[in-house]
Amino acid sequence: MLVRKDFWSLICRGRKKRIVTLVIVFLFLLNAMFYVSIELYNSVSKRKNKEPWYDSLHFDKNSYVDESGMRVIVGHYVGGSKGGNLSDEVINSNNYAPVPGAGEGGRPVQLSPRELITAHELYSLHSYNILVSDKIAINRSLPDMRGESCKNVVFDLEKLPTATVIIVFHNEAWSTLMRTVMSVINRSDERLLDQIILVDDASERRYLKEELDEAIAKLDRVQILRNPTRTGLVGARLMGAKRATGDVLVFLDAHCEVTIGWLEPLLDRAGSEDVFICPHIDLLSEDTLAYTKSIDAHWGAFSWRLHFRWLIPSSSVIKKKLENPAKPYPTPAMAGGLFAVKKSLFWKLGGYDKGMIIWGAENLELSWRAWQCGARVEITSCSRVGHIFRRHSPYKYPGGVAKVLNSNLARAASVWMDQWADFFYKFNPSVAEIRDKQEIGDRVDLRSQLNCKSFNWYLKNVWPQHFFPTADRWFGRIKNGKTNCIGVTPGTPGLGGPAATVSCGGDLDLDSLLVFTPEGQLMADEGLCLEQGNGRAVWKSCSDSSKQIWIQKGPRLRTSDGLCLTLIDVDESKSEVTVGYPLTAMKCTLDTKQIWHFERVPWR
Ligand code: LR7
Ligand code: MN
Repeated sequence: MLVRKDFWSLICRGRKKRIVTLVIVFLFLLNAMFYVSIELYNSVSKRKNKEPWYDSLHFDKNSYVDESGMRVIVGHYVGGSKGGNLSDEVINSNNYAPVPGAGEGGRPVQLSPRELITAHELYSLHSYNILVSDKIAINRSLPDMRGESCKNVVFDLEKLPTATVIIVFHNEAWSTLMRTVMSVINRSDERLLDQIILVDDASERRYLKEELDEAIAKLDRVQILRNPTRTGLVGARLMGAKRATGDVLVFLDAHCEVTIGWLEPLLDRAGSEDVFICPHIDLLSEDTLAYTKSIDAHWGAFSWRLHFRWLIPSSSVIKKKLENPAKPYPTPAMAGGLFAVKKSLFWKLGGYDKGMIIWGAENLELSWRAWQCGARVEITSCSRVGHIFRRHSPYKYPGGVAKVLNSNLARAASVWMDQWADFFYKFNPSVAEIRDKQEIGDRVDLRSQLNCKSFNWYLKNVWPQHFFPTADRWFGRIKNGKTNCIGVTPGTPGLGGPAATVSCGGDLDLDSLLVFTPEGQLMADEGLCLEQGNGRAVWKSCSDSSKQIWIQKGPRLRTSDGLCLTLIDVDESKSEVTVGYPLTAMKCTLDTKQIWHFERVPWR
C-alpha cells in the first residue's frame, strides 16, 4: 500500500516538497477569497434590488423582439404533431395536481432534473410545459402589470357595456384552459361579465368531455358549446358569437391569463361602434409559465409573405403614446386571438369569413376589413393579458399545414389586397395555384356593400411606414458584378444585423429583391432597411433615421454624408465567384466595388 510519505517522495523531495505545499496552500486561500467576494457581492446587490421580482424583468427580449426590433411570434407553424409515441392513457388523462405556492404571483416554476425528462417527453402534446401547468393552481395570483397612468383611470362601471367572453379550443390542456376561465372570473367585475362561452372545436381528448362539463357546471355564467365537426377557430368563434348575450364580444385564446383591471379599458373603448380593441399581450413562458412583460410599444403588421409580425410603431405613434400612455393607439393589424368588439359592429362588418379553416390569416383579413370598411384596430396598454406563445402548433392540420394556411391566405388576399394580391401571388406560386379554387363571391359582395376603401388607401393612411412596393417605388435587384446582390442573408440569426451581399437569385427570389423608395430607403422584406452603422452597413428596422437614406448618383449609392456604398474585404486572388462580402459606406472612388447595376423587376 502507498503511504502518504511514499506518495510525497514519489512526486517531490526536500525543497521542492516545501514549494509544492506552499503553492497548494496559496491556491486554497485564493479559492476561499473568491467565494467570499462572490457571496459579498450577491448580498449587496440583493439589498440594492428592492423592486418586486417582476419589475426587473422588462421583457423577454429573445422571445419577443430581436435587434432589429421585431420578431416572429405568430409565425407559420410546423403542424401535425400527434404526440409522438405517447400512450392513449397519457394523452387522455388530466394530471392537474397543484403544488401550494407554485407559480404564484406569476413566478416561474422550475422542475427537478427527473421531472424535466418527463416534461420533455410530454412537450409535443401541447407545445408548452404541461407538467409545470399542472402544478400551478388554476386560480393562481398574478401581479398588477399596468403602468401607473393606467391605474389612475376611473371607469363608471354602470355605464360600461357588458361582455361575453368567447374562448375556443381544440385539444387544449385541462389546467391551462381552466386557468384561462378562472382568471376571467376572478378578475372581471360581476357587473361587466355577462357570460363566458367555451367552444370545443371537436377535441378528441377524454378529459375535455364529462370531466370538463362537470367542472364548468360548478361555475356561474360559464357555458360550453361543442362543435360537432372540427372547423377551426373561425367556425368555433362564430358559433360562440351567435350565442352571445353581452353587448361586447371579447375573444381569448384558451391558454391566456388576464390580470387585474383587464376588462374595463377594453369595454370602455369597445363601447363605440367603430373599433376592434386589443389588450396588450404579455408573455406566459412556454417552459416555466412565468408571466413576463412584453415590450411597451408594439404594433402588428405583416411581411411580404403575409406572415404576421410585431413591429416598433412609427415615431409619431410612440410620441403620442408617451404623452398619454393610457390612451389606446392604432395598429395596422391585430395578432388575432385577443380582442374586443361591439357585437353589433362584429356582425355589421360580416363576422368572420366562414370559408377560412383551422388556423391562420383570419387575423389579417379582419384587420384589413376593419380598417378598409370604416372601423379601426387599436391596442390599449392598460389591459394586460398573458398568452402562451408556442413555437410549434401541437394539433393536426387536415391536408397539411401549407394547404390550410395557403387557402386562408388566398381568400384574404383576393378579397382585400387589390394589386398587392398580385404581388403576393407572383412570389408565392403555390398559393397562386389555389387562387381560383376559392369561393369568395359573398366576401367580395360584402366588400362592395359596405363600400370599403382600397388596399392602397390602407397602406397610405393606416400604415404609411410599410415596406411593400408601390407604383412610385422602384423594385428590383441591385447588383455588383454578376453574382453579388444587396440583400438580407437568409437565416441570419434574429433577422437583420451586419449587411453583406447575397447571391442574386431569379426574378421570383424575394431574398435578393429590394424596394427603393423615392426618399432613398432601401427596404427588404420584414421591414428591414439598409443603414450605415459604425464602420459597417447593417439591416435595421426601417425608421426615419438619416442613416437609412441612400441617394442614387449614376451607378453609385451615396449617403447623406457623401460616402458611397462599397463592397469590402473582397479577396481578389480567389478565382471562383463568391458572395457574402460585407457592405459599408466609404469615400467615393472609381473602384468597381462601388458600382451597382439596378435591375428593375416587375412586382406584380
Ligand atoms: O382547429 C383549431 N381549432 C381551435 O379551436 C385550431 C385552433 N383552435 C383554437 C386553439 O385551441 C386556440 O385557443 O384557436 C385558438 C388559437 O390557436 P393557437 O393558440 O394555436 O394560435 P396562435 O396563438 O398561435 O395564433 C394567433 O394567430 C392565429 C391565426 O389563426 C389566431 O388568430 C390566434 O388566435 C392567434 N393568437 C393570438 O393572437 C394570441 C397572441 C399571439 C400573438 C402575437
Ligand atoms: Mn394561442
